[in-house]
Amino acid sequence: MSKPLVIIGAGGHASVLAEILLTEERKIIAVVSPDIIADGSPLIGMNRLTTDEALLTAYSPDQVELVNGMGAIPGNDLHFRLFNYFSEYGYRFVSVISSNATISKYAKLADGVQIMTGAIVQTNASIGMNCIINSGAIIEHDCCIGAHNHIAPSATLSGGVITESQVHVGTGANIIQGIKIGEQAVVGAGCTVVRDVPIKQVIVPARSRVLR
Ligand code: JB3
Repeated sequence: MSKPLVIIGAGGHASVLAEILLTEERKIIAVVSPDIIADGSPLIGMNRLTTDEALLTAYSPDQVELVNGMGAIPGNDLHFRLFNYFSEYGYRFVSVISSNATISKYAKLADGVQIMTGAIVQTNASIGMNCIINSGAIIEHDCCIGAHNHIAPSATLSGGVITESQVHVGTGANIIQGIKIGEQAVVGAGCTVVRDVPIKQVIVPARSRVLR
């Protein structure tokens, strides 16, 4: 039988995850969030622990499983750090997969992945641990997505794209087939990527020009 869940974070990303989990009738017994829960969140009314240390004393790894509710945005590595922090104490992070995502039966998903509404993961693609494949993103056939990536809403990765660990692909970016994106690189929202991106490089789209 599945264990009750504790969500790390209680902001926008955690709320979207909670909605998926509550639809599946999973039991969420607490959130860990220094900030109060915003009005309109499905997490309203839940037991809130205000520090990460409080979770260690409130629930053991035998009692609960965790959900990584921290979004992953450039300049904030809490999604990565808190996954490692709690994993080292023996907690397990569950995967959250929207029933409205389309996932090939030949795709390989590591532990703790999050595949949000409308995302598509095609044949023989692999998704590394603790990745977020956000709403409407497309991971085409044979892509290999490294651990702790965030592929933001509506980004499209064509066939055989390889990303290393902790890559961020911004909203609506497009990456053509066979491209490699290095560790901790950031592909800015709206970029069209036709060449490999080295480790830690940050790329942004060219600005629109006024023609007349
Ligand atoms: O773009 C999309 C679709 N989603 C974004 C997502 C990927 O990233 C979203 O728009 C946001 O930009 C971001 O979502 P997130 O991480 O939910 O951000 P926010 O809504 O600001 O909520 C942050 C939550 O993390 C709050 O509940 C904070 O209290 C909590 N928090 C901050 N520091 C922490 C810590 N929680 C824990 N457990 N530990 C901390 O150190």
